Order: sequence, then C-alpha cells, then structure tokens
Amino acid sequence: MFVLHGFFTQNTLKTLYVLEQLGVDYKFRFVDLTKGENRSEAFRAMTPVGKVPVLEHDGACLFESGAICRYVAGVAQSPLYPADKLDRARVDQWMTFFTCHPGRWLTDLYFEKIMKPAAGLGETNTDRCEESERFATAQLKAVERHLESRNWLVNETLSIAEPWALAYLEQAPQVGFDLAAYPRLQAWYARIEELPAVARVRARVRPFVESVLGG
Ligand SMILES: N[C@@H](CCC(=O)N[C@@H](CS)C(=O)NCC(=O)O)C(=O)O
Repeated sequence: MFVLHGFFTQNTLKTLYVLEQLGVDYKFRFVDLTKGENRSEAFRAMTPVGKVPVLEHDGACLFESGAICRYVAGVAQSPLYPADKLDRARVDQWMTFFTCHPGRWLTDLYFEKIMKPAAGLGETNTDRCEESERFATAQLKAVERHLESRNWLVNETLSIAEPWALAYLEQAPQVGFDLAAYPRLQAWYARIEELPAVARVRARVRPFVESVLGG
C-alpha cells in the first residue's frame, strides 16, 4: 500500500493522476499547506524539504513528484513508464519539459491569480502574470507542433507523461489562459481528461479544494 501525503495543487495532482492511472492501491492524506501542516514535526520527519507531495511505501519515504511517479510506475512494472531505455527517456523528456517550461509558467499564474488571494499572500503581480503568459504561449506552440502528427506524446500510446502534463495544463482555464490557439493540444488534453482516473482524482480532492478555496 502506498500513502501519498499532499495538497490539491499541481505537484500533488501530478502524482495523484499518475498513481490513479497506474491502478495501484494507495491512500491520500491531505496536508493543509495554508495551515502550515507541512511544518509539523511529524511531516518533517518524513521529508527534509518540508514540501508536498511525499510518498510512504514499505517503511520508506520519498519526496519530489517525479521521483514518486517513476518509483510507483517501476514498482507496478507498468507499460505506462516503458522499460525500453529510449522510450523511457522520451517519457522523461516530456515530463521534464512540462515541469520546466509551460507548466512552470502556468503554475506561476495559478499562484499569482488563485493561491495568493486565497491564502492572503499579497497582491497579484500583474507584470509577472504577463511574463508568465508570454512564456507559456511560446512553449505550448512546441507541444502543438509535436502533436500535429500524433495523438500521444510518446509512441502513439498513453504514458505517465500525459496525466503528469494534465496537472499543469488544467490550471490554464482556471487562470484565464486560453488554449484555443492550440487545437491539437486541446484535442489531446480532452483525451486525457476523459480518462476515468482523472475524474476519480478530481472527486477525491474536491472536498479539500472547497474547504480551502470555498465552494
Ligand atoms: N519539485 C517539487 C516541488 C514541491 C513543491 O513545491 N510543493 C509545494 C506545493 S505545490 C509545497 O509543498 N509548498 C510548501 C512550502 O514550500 O512550504 C515536486 O515536484 O514535488
């Protein structure tokens, strides 16, 4: 049994979407960051960095969402994280790309426009929002180009890179970032959203979102 400690923002959602899609047995323990629960002694005993998500498994703890997803996929020996070295590297490459490029900027927008007001962390920085929108716009064009000739990121089949990317991209409508300029990406996004695993995760985190951000 895996135990995932997390919040409801994209670093946790990446792991929840991936775990759910892998079909492994896991429990979710909500850590309310707005109440500083990640600074408790019990939480710090699991991770030196004090951030979510954290995975507990077989008496060990792991932090970093990427390490967690790859570990669980490895334990499950899932084809969603292919054994072939090149295919695996291609899955890794897209996970890293989303994290460092479009996902990073969409996450900045989410923080500025949603988390800051909700958690009383100060005024939304409009200059920062404009910069984030500019970078996200440019980088999503690369994904659109890649998807012009394919339906999935790697090998014409679903991989853990898809639920991973979803957690970043689903912030777009929430922050008013229009994806209409990317029709192939939108179609791919819709295919990921249709996965039953996605609906299950959303239902699972909804009460926590509502308790922090309101209904
Ligand atoms: N690179 C880490 C980032 C983890 C991270 O930044 N988590 C945030 C929430 S999304 C957090 O725990 N923030 C609380 C804090 O820094 O005090 C990962 O992918 O797991």
